[in-house]
Amino acid sequence: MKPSLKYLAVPLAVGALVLAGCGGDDSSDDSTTTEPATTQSQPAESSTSGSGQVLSLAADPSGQLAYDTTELSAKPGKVTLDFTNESPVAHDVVIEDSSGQEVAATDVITGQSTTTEFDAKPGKYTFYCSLPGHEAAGMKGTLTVK
Ligand SMILES: [Cu+2]
Repeated sequence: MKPSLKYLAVPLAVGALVLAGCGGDDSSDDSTTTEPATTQSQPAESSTSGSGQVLSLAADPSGQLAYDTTELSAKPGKVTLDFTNESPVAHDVVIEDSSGQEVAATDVITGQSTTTEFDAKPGKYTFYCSLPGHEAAGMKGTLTVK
């Protein structure tokens, strides 16, 4: 039964070559992609001037228990929330981080606008109206910071 070994050896060798060929054929891999590092030069935050972002949020002007959006987004840093309530129903905005910690809150206002600011960190925040029943009626949303 000696000869059979010889025939076995050939297919094995070919198989090894094919495998090696496949492995080294990944030519798309060595195009050393030097992606231009998207370094958006972030303006140095001066703590005094209003260099941060402004988010606008409004309550439904007709008096419905609703904000004009349920989703806000911002970049990390100082955020000023500009809240407008033209309706005759009093509202406010409270912002909480993902652990339920209040990070900002506006005054309760009617027929005017107000602002509050906070230091936004990457993550999810929620905002809602703290007046009784308003959040349950839909005055809430999420703020994504990234
Ligand atoms: Cu409200």
